[in-house]
Order: sequence, then structure tokens, then C-alpha cells
Amino acid sequence: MSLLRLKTTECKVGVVGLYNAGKTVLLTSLINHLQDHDPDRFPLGSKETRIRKFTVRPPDRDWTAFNYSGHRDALVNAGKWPSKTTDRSQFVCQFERSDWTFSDCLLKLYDLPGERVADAGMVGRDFTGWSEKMLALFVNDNAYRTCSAPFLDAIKKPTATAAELLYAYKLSLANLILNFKPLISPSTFLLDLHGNAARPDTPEKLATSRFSGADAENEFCPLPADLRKPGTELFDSFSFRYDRYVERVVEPTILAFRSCTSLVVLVDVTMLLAGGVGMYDDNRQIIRDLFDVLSPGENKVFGPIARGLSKVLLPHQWRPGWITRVAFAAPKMDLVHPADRDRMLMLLKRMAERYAADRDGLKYDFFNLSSVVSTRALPIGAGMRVLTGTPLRGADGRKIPPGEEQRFTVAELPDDWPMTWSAGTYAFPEVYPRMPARKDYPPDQVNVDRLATFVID
Ligand SMILES: Nc1nc2c(ncn2[C@@H]2O[C@H](COP(=O)(O)OP(=O)(O)O)[C@@H](O)[C@H]2O)c(=O)[nH]1
Ligand SMILES: [Mg+2]
Repeated sequence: MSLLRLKTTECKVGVVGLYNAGKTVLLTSLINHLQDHDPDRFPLGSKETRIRKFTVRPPDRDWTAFNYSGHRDALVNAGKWPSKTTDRSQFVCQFERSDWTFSDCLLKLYDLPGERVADAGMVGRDFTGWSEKMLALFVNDNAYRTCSAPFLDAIKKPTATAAELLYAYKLSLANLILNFKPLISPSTFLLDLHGNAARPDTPEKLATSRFSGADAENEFCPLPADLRKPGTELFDSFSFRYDRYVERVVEPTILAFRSCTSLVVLVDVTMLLAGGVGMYDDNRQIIRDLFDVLSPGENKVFGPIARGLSKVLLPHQWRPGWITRVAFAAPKMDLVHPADRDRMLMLLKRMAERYAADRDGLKYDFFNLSSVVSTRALPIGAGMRVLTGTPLRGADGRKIPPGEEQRFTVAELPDDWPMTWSAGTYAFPEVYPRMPARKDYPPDQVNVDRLATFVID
């Protein structure tokens, strides 16, 4: 720190979103652009802002380091998108900004496996509360009711054993996975604590090979009111295991996000359009749960003036942290034709604005962005939207090795979310990343710079 820079401003930025939303790619691109900053390609506030003395710091205790170099290397040398995130991780760096006169910036970025987001509804709920929440979802939503039929049948039997209930619940979770429903909780059924993800298989095989809880000895599932009798082995053991699960798996991740100063909520508009109306409903539900748990916005104890003062007066370790900014972002904009990119932003706003607007003292904004621009667009001809890029899958849907650049068509975006639509109505083929090999040359991006300007405050 130079003599004039008397203090350090700590910015903690959490990135949340369903798995495959583009969180890890966004962080990789952002870090690359900060580390090898070129104000013309990545204006931070203005083109005059320079970043100096960028240094990587070790992550906080209890956090694994975000594998930046591994992800970047995979993008460049293997031409692959980063592998699945299997554990929560953190990237910490410190730098000076020419537009911050008296302070340098300590930036902490948080990544998590998207699967864990489905457990957000457990925070602040005891076993009874969670059971009721899950049962209400299963009973009241048609798609969830169909998938969870084995479980809804099993709980009708007053003599059902723990093993029968667990098996029926796991069959139901497996049905949900196979029907692309994201609310899989406990999320360890989908991604266990060793980072092993469930692989496509029959519901029966998934139900016998996966656990509904931290491990084989600690399984639990929701219980209906007539099976929730304190003093019974069933209720007491499930409730005990549930509490341990929340303490061990859910709270360390979710609560770290609650103490962030800014939150980036990634909503993959292309995936919601491709996945059908059920996917849209689920993702909205998850944003609502997350907002309930993370409660961004005004802190009741300190208030906005105290926060402003604390930033100036307190050393950064003492700064009370809470989320004051939320950036909603629609990633993978390069999979959408430029003619539709404003519509992409509009769809994002219409889906998410309500949740942010209901919070006092929260600053929020919307971004459509490409972390690694990997396509080019051709002018619209005969109403067709054509892009060029290297497709990831062949016509049969199987992954193919990278080949020549090709032309392919993408769907036109609607002006608003339709009343209903089915999976497959809209298609946005995935492509291989286009990433410069030179390590100090960050990828082409769109609006990641604007997002960074908003969240690094
Ligand atoms: N074309 C394009 N695809 C992207 C971009 N970012 C992410 N993707 C795609 O989205 C997938 C998931 O990204 P990832 O960051 O791993 O998602 P996460 O699970 O939210 O961390 C990648 O494998 C890519 O196929 C982007 O900027 N452009
Ligand atoms: Mg990830």
C-alpha cells in the first residue's frame, strides 16, 4: 500500500445461480480482466481507471481456493469449459484503483456448486418447517406431484418404516432429476460431499446408490404431520440428522453469501426458454428462497447512514457486512442473436425485478453479458437468426470434438415470457469457448466490465 492509501476497502462478491448458469466462467473471465487489466477492453467505471499492484491472496480459513489457473488453462489448452464445481471456493485479491485515492481494494469472490442453492430453504427452518415446505411443494405443483408419487404414497401408510420412506423419497428425487427439476434437497443426493455428482441412471439405481443426507448413516426425508411425533425413533433421528446437515453443509455456504457486500444472481434466460415453463417457475422459486434467506437490503440494526459511515471510519475487519447491491445477470448473451439482446434483458427484468424492488435500501441493476464471447453473428436474412461458432454437440445431441466453425440458427426471443411453453420450443446450441492462448490476454467479453463496476464498490 502506498503512503497515501491509508485503508483497505473490502468488497465481497458472491455469485449465485443454478448449476450450469455460467458462474465459474464469469469469475474466470472477471479475474483474468482484473489481473491483466486493459482499460480499453475492460473499462472499470471509465477508460481512465487503471489497476495497479494486483496481488493474489490466500483464501480465508475454511475455504478452498478458486482454481483460476486450472479453469483458464482448460479453456485455452483443452478448449473446454471449466469442469463442474464440486465445492464452495473463494478467490481473494488485492489491488489499487487509480480512481480510489485513499484506499486500495481487497476483493473476495465466492463460487459455489449451484446444487447447494436448492438447500437455501433449510436455513432458519427446523425439521418440521422444512418438512412442511417440501410437502407443500410436492402436493401443490403438478410436475412435482407426478415425480414424487412414490413418496406421497409411502407417507400415507401409518406403519411405514424409515427405510421405506427413504427409498420412496430417493425414488422421487431421482424422478425430479430425470425431469430436470432443480429443487433437489438435500442437495447431496445430486452432488455428495466428496464432489461426486449423480450420473444419469434409472430411478431405482439412483435411489440405491445415492444418499438423502450427508452419508449412509445420516439420511433423512420430510415427514408429514402424523409421522412427526417427538419421542419416536423416526422423528427424533431424522430431526437430529437434519439439524446436523444444516449446520455442516448448508449454513457454512449460505451464510458466507449473506455476509457479502454484493451479490450476482445469474439467471440463464437461454436455459429457461429452452427448458420450458416448469424450468422458469422453479428458477423463480429458487430466487425467492435465496432472497428470503440472504435478505439483501437494509440492515435493521445499522441502517444506511451507519453503513456509509462505517465504510469510511472502521478498519475493514470491523465493517459489518451485508448485501447492499444485487446484480441480476443473464449470461451467455453470445448464444442469442444481437437483434434479440435487448429482449433478453427485458425478460430478465420481468422475471426478477419484483424480488429486488420489494427490499428497502437495496441497489440493484440488470445486465445481459457474455463472459467469453464464443460466437459471431450474421445479419438477419429472411427472419433467420444465424450465428457462427464451433458447436459442442452433433445433430444427435452427443458431444463432438472441436471442429471447424459452422453456421447454426438460434431461436428468436419473445417480447415477454409466454403464458406457457414446452421444452424444446426455443433452442440455443452450445458452442466451444473461444479463448486467446496468450495468458495475459483476457477473452472478449460484453458487459462483464459494467457488472464489475457495479459490484466492486
Ligand atoms: N457461449 C457461451 N457459453 C457460456 C458462457 N459462460 C458459460 N457458458 C456455458 O455454460 C456452461 C456452464 O458454465 P459454468 O460457469 O461452469 O456454470 P456454473 O455451473 O454456474 O459454474 C459452460 O460449460 C458453457 O457451455 C459464455 O460466456 N458464452
Ligand atoms: Mg461452477
